[in-house]
Amino acid sequence: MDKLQYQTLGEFIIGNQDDFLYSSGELSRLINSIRLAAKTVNHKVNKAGLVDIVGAAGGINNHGEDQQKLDVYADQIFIKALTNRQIVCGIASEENDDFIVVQGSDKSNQNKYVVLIDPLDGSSNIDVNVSVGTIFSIYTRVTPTGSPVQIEDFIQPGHRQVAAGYIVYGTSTMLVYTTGNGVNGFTLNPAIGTFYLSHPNMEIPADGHIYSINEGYYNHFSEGVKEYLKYCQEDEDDRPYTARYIGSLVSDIHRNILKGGIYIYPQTSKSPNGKLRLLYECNPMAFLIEQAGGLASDGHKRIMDIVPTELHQRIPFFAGSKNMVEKAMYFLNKSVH
Ligand code: P6P
Repeated sequence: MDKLQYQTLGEFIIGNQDDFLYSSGELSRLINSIRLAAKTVNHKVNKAGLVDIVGAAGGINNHGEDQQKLDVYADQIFIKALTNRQIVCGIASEENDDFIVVQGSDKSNQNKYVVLIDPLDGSSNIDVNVSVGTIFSIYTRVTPTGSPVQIEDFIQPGHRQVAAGYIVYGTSTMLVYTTGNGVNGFTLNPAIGTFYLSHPNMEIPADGHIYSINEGYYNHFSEGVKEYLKYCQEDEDDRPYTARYIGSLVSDIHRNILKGGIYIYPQTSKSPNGKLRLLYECNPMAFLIEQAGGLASDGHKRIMDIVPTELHQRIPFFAGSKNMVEKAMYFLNKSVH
């Protein structure tokens, strides 16, 4: 492999420092803190079956979901890594009802970035040894520097993200991120704890043959979604497609970026706004997918144009290969008119 393939994450960040507007080295500190947390969580995820860290922690998160022990652990690790390095002024997490104000030693905080995280997405898969992930989204604060962050710093539309990414703890551990100049994937060499640039300039094929949706809810889908599924399953052109649904957003999206495909979590009669959270699941994934050449919609509008109203709001999510998402939108909008 050529020199580029062996580039470490640290070398890549320094080499692309200019991607992060107005950064005085904050990109490297911010992504490095995420890298450190990722390695720590990865270590625990890889041993989950051996130590008493698998299973429910006994808590319930903001969405009424049982908090798995690794959920809580990952949340603590990422918050600590981001707080200790004096990099951000605020953090919001799926595992915490409210956002966290990060104050400097002098109680003020001159840092200008806020981070929103899903610390361990797909955690229900932990007990059955299926891959899980972490998702992060980074914005520049909009309230005055030095003052405690406010909710307005977090509920920003996705097109204002300055960086976003995910870590997938799978057969190998990868960190994939964008700062708005394409998408790059780094694979962890666990023997030496270094991430290497294994997937430079990731691009999602415009067409794919994989659709990812939980068809167990079929009877609760809209007519438009049902018609699109019927289209995917028809025996003509290059169909039927293949159904692949891991139940872990990071893993399904990662595979679909590499191979082409569409991920759908639609609204249903039971979940009128779908299940996925706009701010720390859909927006970061939308940023990555658009940067890789794909599309991300709520069924009617671009995900990253949606103006959020609350921290944990849910949104229907159709994301992946451009032509597949456009076809799905055709069926959704056809059935409405
Ligand atoms: P369901 C995990 O809880 C998650 O947020 C995503 O990672 C995953 O794609 C989806 O929910 C699975 O939800 O309702 O199909 O089990």
